[in-house]
Amino acid sequence: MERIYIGMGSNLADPAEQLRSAVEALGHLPQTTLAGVSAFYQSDSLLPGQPRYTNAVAALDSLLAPLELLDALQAIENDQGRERLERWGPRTLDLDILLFGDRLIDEPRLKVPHYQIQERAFVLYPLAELAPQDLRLADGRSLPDLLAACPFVGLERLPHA
Ligand code: A4P
Ligand code: MG
Repeated sequence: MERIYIGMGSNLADPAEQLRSAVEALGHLPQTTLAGVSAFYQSDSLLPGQPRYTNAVAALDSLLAPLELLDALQAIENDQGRERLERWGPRTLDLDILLFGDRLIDEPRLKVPHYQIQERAFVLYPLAELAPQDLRLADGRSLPDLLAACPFVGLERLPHA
């Protein structure tokens, strides 16, 4: 079993409902247990001119291999109507593998830790709700250091959905 953290984001078609459906689907993955879900957070899109995002993080305990999990996450995205028209375009559902046990993964289809974790308050703060306080990433960086360098700005924590 490895502990995995998944970043979830949506900015189309009732984002909170998209995240709730995604959580439900994560709970049905084979060889996997859903271990926790953070609160939902709203923030402006990193790209101007797009609707606001709702984001959350889920914790999984899984026996799946990393690429098996990536395939399963992409299937969930597709099931929920994701259309890949442009990179970084608005989306009904984005599921990113943030951390996968203590693995460093650098494959064409999969980079872990996720490449922009350190710049994204909408990833770090929900992650901190679920992860051990002194969590260290596989690349040596610590979660407390990343949080200290990424202010809680522009994030709105939603009352539990
Ligand atoms: N890929 C590589 N590493 C990973 C990983 N760790 N987890 C590959 C998941 N996928 C990974 O992703 C493109 C490819 O990345 C995949 O085929 C996979 O093989 P995608 O989901 O198809 O495309 P994308 O979502 O447009 O790209 P990306 O890089 O995931 O976009 P971002 O960086 O997530 O940006 N603002 C707010 N407030 N909240 C947001 O969630 N999200 C974005 C999208 C922009 N602004 C945002 C938010
Ligand atoms: Mg993505």
